[in-house]
Amino acid sequence: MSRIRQLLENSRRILVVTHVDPDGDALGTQLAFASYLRHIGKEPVLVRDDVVPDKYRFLSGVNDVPTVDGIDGNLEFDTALVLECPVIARTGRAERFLNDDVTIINLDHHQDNGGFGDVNWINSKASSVGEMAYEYFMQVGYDISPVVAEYLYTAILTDTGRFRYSNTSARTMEIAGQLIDAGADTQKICDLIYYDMPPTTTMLVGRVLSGVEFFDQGRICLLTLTLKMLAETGAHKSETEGLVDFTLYNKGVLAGALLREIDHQRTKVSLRSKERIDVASLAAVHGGGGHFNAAGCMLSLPLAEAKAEVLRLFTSNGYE
Ligand SMILES: [Mn+2]
Repeated sequence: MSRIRQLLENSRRILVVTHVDPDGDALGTQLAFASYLRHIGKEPVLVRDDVVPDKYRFLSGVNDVPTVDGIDGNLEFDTALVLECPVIARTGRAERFLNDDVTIINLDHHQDNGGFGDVNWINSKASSVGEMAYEYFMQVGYDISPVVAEYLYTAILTDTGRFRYSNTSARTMEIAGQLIDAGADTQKICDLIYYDMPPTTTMLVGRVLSGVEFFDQGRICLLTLTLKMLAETGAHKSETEGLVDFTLYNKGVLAGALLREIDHQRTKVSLRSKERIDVASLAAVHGGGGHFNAAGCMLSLPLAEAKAEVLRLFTSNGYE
C-alpha cells in the first residue's frame, strides 16, 4: 500500500482501467479510485472497453466514462492502475495504453493473478477489489463521501453475491457497516441492482431456465444460452450476468456451467461449483481462470461440442 501511495502521489495523469464485461466490483472500484485521485489533485483518466450494464447506470459518473475510442490517442500516462485483471489481456482494448513507459499498478483479488504489474497488490482473501480499495483509503486517511461509499458498497455487495459467498469475511461485514455509516443507502443500491430488471431479462431467464439439463445423477447442471434466445427476447448480453448461479440453486448439484454461444465456432463458458471442486483449474485447461468456485473460459468449439467438453472436464475431475 505504501508503494502504491508513493507512486500515485508522484504521478500526474493516471489511467484507471478494469476488465472487459465490467461488473459491480470493477465499476464501483474504478469510480472510487477516480474520486480519490481527484481529491489528491491528480488527473485520473477512466476508460471502459465495453458497455456498462444497465443496472449499474445509477452509479454517479459511470455514464461519463469513455470507451477506448473516446480517449485522445496522444495522451500519455505516468501510471496505470489496473483493477481486477488476473492477466493484462483482461483489460481488452485498453491494453493499447499500457506501454513500457507506463508504470503499472496491478490491484486484484483473483488467486491466479500472474503479477504482471510493476507493483502488484494481490489479496485473494479480499471479497472484492472494492474491499481492498477501502483498506487503502483508510490507510491513506481518505475521508469517504456518501458517493464513494455507494461505489464501494456496490462493489462489495455484488462480488459477495449479496454477502452470501464464502469470500464474505467478518472484515467484509465491518467494512459494509462503515460504508453504511458513510452514507451508502443499502436498500436503494440493492433494489437498483437486483430488483429493477428490464423485462427482457426476465424473458431471457425464462428461456434459459426452460432448457436446464442435469447430468451425472444430478450432480452437474448445465444451462445454455444461444444467440437465438438473445435475438428473440431482445436482451443484451450484459443481461446474462448472474444467470450461471441458477445452476447451483438445486439440491445435489455440485458443479454447474452456463454455455453462451458467441458464434458458430466459439462458446463462452462460466463455471460454478460448491465446496472443494476447483473450477479455476478447469478453466485454466482452456486458457481461462477465475476463482476457486467461480471461473470461466472461452472454448473454440461450437455449442454442442463445448457442452461435451465441459461435461468431460467436470467428470474427469471427480467429485468424491
Ligand atoms: Mn471482483
